[in-house]
Amino acid sequence: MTNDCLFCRIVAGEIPATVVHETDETLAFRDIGPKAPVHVLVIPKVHHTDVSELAVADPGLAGKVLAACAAVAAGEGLGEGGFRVIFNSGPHSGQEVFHVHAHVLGGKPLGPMVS
Ligand code: IU
Repeated sequence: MTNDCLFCRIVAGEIPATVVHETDETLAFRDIGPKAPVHVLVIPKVHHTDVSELAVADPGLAGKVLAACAAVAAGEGLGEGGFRVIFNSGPHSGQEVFHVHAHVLGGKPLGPMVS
């Protein structure tokens, strides 16, 4: 837990979020600014800055985050239409919250990836 991290504070219950999936080590909640009909953020409960740092520090946990993404997609009914998982990492990606999070997006045809 870092006191200045928004997502650590969501894990701690200090900031409300609409939780859609939870395990001992991961939490998934709806993005407050959805970019698709389904837009859920999946995070590890412990603080890691971005996917690169997580993958080196705890690859097992990185796998659990991906498994949680798949569980969220299934729970949100995205099995047939499919879905997209995005990890923004670093300045060119536009990452704004520096607690690693996967965006799980779906519920409509998403179009091509960004240029
Ligand atoms: P990014 O990958 O760091 O750019 O994504 C951060 C996301 O966190 C972004 O889509 C915001 O809408 C979202 N978010 C949120 O869900 N709840 C919040 O309180 C804040 C940001 I601040």
